[in-house]
Amino acid sequence: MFVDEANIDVTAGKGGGGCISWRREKFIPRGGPDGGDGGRGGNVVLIVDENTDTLSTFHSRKVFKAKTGENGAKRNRHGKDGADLFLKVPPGTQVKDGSIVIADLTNVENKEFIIASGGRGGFGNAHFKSSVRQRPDFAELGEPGEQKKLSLELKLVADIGIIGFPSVGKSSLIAAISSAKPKIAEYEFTTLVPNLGVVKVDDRNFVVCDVPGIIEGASAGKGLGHKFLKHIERCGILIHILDISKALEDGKVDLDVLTNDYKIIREELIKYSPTLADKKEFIVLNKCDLIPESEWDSLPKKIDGKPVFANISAATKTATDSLVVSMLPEVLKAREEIKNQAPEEEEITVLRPHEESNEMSSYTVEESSDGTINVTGKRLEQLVVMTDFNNEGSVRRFRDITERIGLRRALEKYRSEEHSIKIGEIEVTDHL
Ligand SMILES: Nc1nc2c(ncn2[C@@H]2O[C@H](COP(=O)(O)OP(=O)(O)OP(=O)(O)O)[C@@H](O)[C@H]2O)c(=O)[nH]1
Ligand SMILES: [Mg+2]
Repeated sequence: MFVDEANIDVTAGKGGGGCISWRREKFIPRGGPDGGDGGRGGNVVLIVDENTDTLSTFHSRKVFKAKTGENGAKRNRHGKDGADLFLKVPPGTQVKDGSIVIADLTNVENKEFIIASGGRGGFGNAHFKSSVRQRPDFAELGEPGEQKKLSLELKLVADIGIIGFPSVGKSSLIAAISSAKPKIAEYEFTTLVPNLGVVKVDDRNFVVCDVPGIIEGASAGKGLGHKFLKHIERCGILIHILDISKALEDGKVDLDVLTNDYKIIREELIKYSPTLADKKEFIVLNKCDLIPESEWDSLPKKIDGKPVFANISAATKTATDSLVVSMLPEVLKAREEIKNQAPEEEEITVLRPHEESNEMSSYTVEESSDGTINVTGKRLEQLVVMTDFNNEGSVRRFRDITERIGLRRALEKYRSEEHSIKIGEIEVTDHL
């Protein structure tokens, strides 16, 4: 099944908790603090895999969790980091968080992209020892891992897009030149989803993509419409197939019929996307086995200034090998051009959420309509989720910090029964 969209839930691993422990020394029953730090939680990482070309794995499974970090241990032992979870995606996958594209994994080999970061491991009590605090009796909890609902969208990355009216032989051509085994039939719109095929020439490969047939009015939604054209938006080259047998009149080829067909598709392309219409285009006259051989020599070498490969028959594989051999240098040239494209021509902007300051003292206080006081701030929220409020020492540290950054003072006026105070998601009214 061809899947080009998937929605997934990812949760990175929680950090391991810090440990509270005391050194055992001879004659000293309770020595200095030696509780180690927790390990980092695993990240959820997307990895581009050249051998994948669908998002179908995300169709059956949608929830992914990376491993939790291990807790710290006595004798200053760090907990092990949680293993990252790698999810393979095909090249050309775009990742969206809501409407924001957070990653565009096009034409990148083995590229890794962290989509959810693991939580930080909590510090053990050994970490908190200082000249003024000789016996810290608390440790931090592990930070929860990031949790996101993401949508993945695959725009197939093919070198060549094959276009044309229904039944001109697009799928037959892809079957003749590549490893793909698409459905081929007499009726129109046999192809309902794009087919990808890998073409091998010598030791090189390139990818061709056959999309459902386009008809006049496709841009207005006729036939299958033209939404499938998005799959060939990133191709360097188009092969436009014309059915030569349709132009046969009394044993002669009527060139006007061919050019007319050609123009109709061109107009639909231009309406859909001028960028797509601007791509280098080669014309293939298919089904030459259905016209008399005497006509072969009179077929045009160019239509609308575009090079024509005449005398092709996908069904009998006539001249398909030489077509493929001629396409390889064009494909390599097109790839080079795409690579060298100036960055401003990039169609997709990858937006990153505004990086919040990581300072503890950078926070905002807002009152909501129900009287709840919401305090937000990246580092402060992290502190709260990592504070063990059941432990007096932790609560003391929390108070010290909120005092130092002026938060307690800022909240002074809200200290009454009508207000509950939250930092991030956590209610802290009684801890301040
Ligand atoms: N005689 C002959 N028939 C062909 C040739 N190429 C394709 N056909 C036939 O034309 C019909 C349509 O072929 P497809 O390859 O399914 O055409 P398509 O362009 O993919 O069609 P849609 O997917 O419906 O848009 C089938 O019956 C094929 O067998 C050819 O070179 N010669
Ligand atoms: Mg087809």
